[in-house]
Amino acid sequence: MENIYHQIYNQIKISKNILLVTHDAPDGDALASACLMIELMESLAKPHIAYCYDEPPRQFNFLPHIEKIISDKNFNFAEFDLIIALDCGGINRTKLADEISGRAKNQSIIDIDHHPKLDDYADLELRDPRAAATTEVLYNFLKANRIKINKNIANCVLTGILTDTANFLYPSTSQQTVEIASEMLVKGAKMPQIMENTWRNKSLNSMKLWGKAMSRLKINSEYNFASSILTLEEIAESGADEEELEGIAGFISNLDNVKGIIFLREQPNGVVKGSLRTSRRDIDVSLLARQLNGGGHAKASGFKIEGRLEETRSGWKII
Ligand SMILES: [Mn+2]
Repeated sequence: MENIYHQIYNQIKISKNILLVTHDAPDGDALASACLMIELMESLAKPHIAYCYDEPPRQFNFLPHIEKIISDKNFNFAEFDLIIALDCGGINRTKLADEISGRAKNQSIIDIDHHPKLDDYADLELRDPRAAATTEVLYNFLKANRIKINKNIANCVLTGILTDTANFLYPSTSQQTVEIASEMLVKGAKMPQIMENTWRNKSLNSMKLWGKAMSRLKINSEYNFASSILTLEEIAESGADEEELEGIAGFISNLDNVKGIIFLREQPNGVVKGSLRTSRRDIDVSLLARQLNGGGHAKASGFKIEGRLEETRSGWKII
């Protein structure tokens, strides 16, 4: 059988109108993957649209083609003969679940991702949970098909890797990850620019908010698990936006001698968002996330629960 890399490339080549979709609340890897695919679509002169349910955060404005990603669903889904989902662990993260599951016979779905498999919705699936980022999976796809990696593609691949590994901090960073990153530098990727935009972008207020989350850290002695929270009021007061809040959980997970951490924060829609992190080899926090209808990776995962946070004598509770 033809290998999956070639099958996917052939499917792209024979398709006439392509919809690229990445997950809601997009992170660097999601957006870099979409931008990389836009670059490929343009080089193949393929009619396409790139869609993301939420607008890309401003900090990613440096990515090539980012301005072409739309968040308005002002397209006719029936007009696409190929849909490519990028970095979406499950169909729900595309925010096009109804359209995808009710698709016509002539519409194919390709899923390219590095999350553990949640559901089976694609006709062709390129999934590698060992890859540090979806852009690492895309790199393998490009190589297998001998597609030239130009400067734009190199910047996308490296952005996905740096943001999904917190600059090579997370254990998902493999020898291959570092080798790819190094090759991307040779091909013209600008590591300092990526880091300036994705990491050194915190405002004073958001730093103070991070401080609040740190100062509230507690360790549960029964489970040896650390926790912290931020309320909606605190987040609103600080003026920090959603993107500035990302990363707090990753930072807290630098705490030594615990099995893992949980970070809870209230969101404006009456939902509490939970982030789980661990740096221990023998712990898979995605099992807990999935129990709570969430998902993600063994070392970094999350969930959402309706409710709000209330302080009790023994800690915090979601009510
Ligand atoms: Mn990713």
